[in-house]
Amino acid sequence: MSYVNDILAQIAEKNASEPEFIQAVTEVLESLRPVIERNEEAYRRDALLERLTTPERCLLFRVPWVDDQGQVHVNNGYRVQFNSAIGPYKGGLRFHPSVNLSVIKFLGFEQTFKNSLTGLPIGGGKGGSDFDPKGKSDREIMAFCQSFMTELQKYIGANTDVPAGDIGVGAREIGYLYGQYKRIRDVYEGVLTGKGLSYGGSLARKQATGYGLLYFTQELLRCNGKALEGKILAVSGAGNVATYAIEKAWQLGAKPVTCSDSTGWIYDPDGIDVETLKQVKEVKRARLTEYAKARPNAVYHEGKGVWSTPCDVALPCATQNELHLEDAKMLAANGCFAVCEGANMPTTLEATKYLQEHGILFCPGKAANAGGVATSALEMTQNSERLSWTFEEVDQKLQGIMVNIFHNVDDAAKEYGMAGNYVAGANIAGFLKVVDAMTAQGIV
Ligand code: NDP
Ligand code: 2IT
Repeated sequence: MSYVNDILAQIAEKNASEPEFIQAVTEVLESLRPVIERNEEAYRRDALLERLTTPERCLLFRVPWVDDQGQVHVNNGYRVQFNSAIGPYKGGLRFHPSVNLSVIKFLGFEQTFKNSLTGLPIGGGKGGSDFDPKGKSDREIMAFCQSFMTELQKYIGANTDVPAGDIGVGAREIGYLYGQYKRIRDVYEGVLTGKGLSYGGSLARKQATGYGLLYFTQELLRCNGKALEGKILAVSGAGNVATYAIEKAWQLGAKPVTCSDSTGWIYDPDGIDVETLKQVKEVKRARLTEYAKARPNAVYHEGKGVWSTPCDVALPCATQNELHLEDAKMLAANGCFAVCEGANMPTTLEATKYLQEHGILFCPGKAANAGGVATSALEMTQNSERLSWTFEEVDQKLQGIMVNIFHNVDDAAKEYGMAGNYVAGANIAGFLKVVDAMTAQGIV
């Protein structure tokens, strides 16, 4: 059997209860076949794929906290330090009831390749908890964050592991986490990114993932003889990534007409109004039904269905496996010609295959959403320098990084005879740098 087949069989057997992790590894290894076949003997001898798919360290810890009624709750806390070949572990923290080891391992694995693609010196990691922030008071959020950090602080540091936000972890949570880290460790250092501007945060980090996604999409379209200007966009999600993707889409002349949350989705024929969306989600932390109340022409639909909207470009920005085969068929039938992932692994393997086989430009999250972590790395640089750059400086660097990632991905796909296959291009380009660093550092 080929080395890739051996490893895929091993992964499926050893991690049988981790479907998301198996899915992420399958996507990467399947598209790396041509690279691995060229070096099969050396990679096998060095157990390269075994080492690449086994996290350096998985931490699982208890997080006890007290609610406003005096009741004690216990959640699971996770930090998976996946790969430090090219820099300190870097990646977000997710607070959502669906979090388990499979989800954190898939995210940490993806993050390793994404971080490599940014061209910046950051390794891959991810963490979080099955804690549900919805409906909790500020005091409860603070109590949870403090308890979570009391344990996590043992394993992180500005030169070891630098967490950030992800689903359910935004500016408020990062603030509470940072305060507790500083209190226990007594050092003022850039141990988290996505910090507030008054205590070491970077301008443009909040916007970076969404803005970066649009810079990437613009370059993708330009290089395929199309323009973003005038195009209709279907966006899912209504959080950090979706909001700033929608904001930048307008700025670049496109019209985003949808957004969604965990309960339903909005179609707004006038285009999604960014200020109303921010008011509903960032300020009130309410449901999208509030958006519909504020915008008379907007229609709210309960449940799933955002991909049934006719559009030119689709940007899934909510969560994993939110775009299924039936959705891919609807998008194609409705004339959608590009799908760029703002979320991590939002498209199932079957849907990805369908889109690629039907000539739709498909860009995976590890390339298209890398602007967030890239700007986190810029925040780390500013913290080390004890300086703050202007919004324009950071935004310019972000644009350069996203255009660069697109071309590295495009070139890698072409070099291996798979022009236009951006999944393969991203995996190959991300992989080669990590493997080079791992090989140089010996068997560790
Ligand atoms: P947020 O928590 O800010 O927003 C998440 C959005 O997705 C919310 O609107 C939420 O709905 C919705 N959502 C979450 N889970 C589900 C679910 N199971 N079903 C339906 N809708 C859901 O997170 P982010 O915007 O930061 O993250 C979105 C995606 O982007 C994730 O995949 C994340 O990993 C990825 N990402 C984030 C980066 C960042 O810098 N923040 C960087 C790169 C990728 P509701 O409002 O109801 O909670
Ligand atoms: O998935 C991601 O890249 C993030 N959630 C951002 C990670 C980071 O360290 O900024």
